[in-house]
Amino acid sequence: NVHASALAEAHLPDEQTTAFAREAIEQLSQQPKKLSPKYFYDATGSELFEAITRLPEYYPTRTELSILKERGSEIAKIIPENAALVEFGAGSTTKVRLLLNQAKFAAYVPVDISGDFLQAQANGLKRDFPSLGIYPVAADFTTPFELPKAVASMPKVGFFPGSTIGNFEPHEAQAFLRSARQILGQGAQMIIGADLEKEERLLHAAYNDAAGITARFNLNVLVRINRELGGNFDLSAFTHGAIYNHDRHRIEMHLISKKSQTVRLLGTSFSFRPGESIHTENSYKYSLERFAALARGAGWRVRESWTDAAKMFSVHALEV
Ligand code: AVJ
Repeated sequence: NVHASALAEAHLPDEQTTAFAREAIEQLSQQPKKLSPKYFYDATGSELFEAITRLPEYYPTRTELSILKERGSEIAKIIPENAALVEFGAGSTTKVRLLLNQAKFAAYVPVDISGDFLQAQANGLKRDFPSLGIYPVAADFTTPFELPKAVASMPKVGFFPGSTIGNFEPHEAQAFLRSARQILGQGAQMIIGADLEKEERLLHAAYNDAAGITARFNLNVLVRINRELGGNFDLSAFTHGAIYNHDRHRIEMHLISKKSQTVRLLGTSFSFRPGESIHTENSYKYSLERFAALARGAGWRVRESWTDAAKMFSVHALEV
């Protein structure tokens, strides 16, 4: 079995690597070729993303933080006392700390596929919020999961910051919101960040930064394929490109082949034409109206929406 022996040579034939291998081969076999954005985030990719959030051109992170800070007391006002805060995906704790400082939560439930990340996060928060019950759930938050019994009787507040919802196709975003409503149950609320549609020049700059960090972030998926799956992508033969697709309201990230070339991965050959792309990410941008329609379609009502003065980013409070 060619695939199995090639994987063994890569020294990482664990379950996650096998899933990565299967999906990478399947997605690179599609026309147009693609790779899922979830594969950006190994240790290097997570560091590169952190670096992106500090770029002058990349407004989303700092704008969302400023909204959460400035509107903190308004957000706290609509949150019931002693609720459980359920965060979908566990990144840095900066944003959740803002909410925990503003409102009196009884419990925090970070949900993430990576157990290591969850533990590190829980330890740090426990020190600063000693009376907070922390109940990490290791799960893929895009599929149904059970909340810990300890929070069963508490009001639930979902938290999905960072415009991560923008990575989903609109129908997937709606399915996620519907699933979140079911998981959180009766009387739930949700605080969710969504990037706003804006002048193309600003979007283009945010995803094609002058320092080239986004390019390294994008190319990192090929670095991972080479290292973890034994691929032979020539990194110098692909360039990063991000374009705004007006009709579909989304930034698209691509890795574009500079020349005619063939790449081998686990016994399979993938041929590239000059200029042929691997579509690596969509980042959907919503107007306030289109986001509200999306939420309504998933059984939520928008209770309030906050933006910064320049209308770069939005934070929505949803209720069932
Ligand atoms: C983490 C999905 C919100 O879409 O802006 C940043 C990822 N991609 N630069 C985004 C990303 C390129 C980011 N999200």
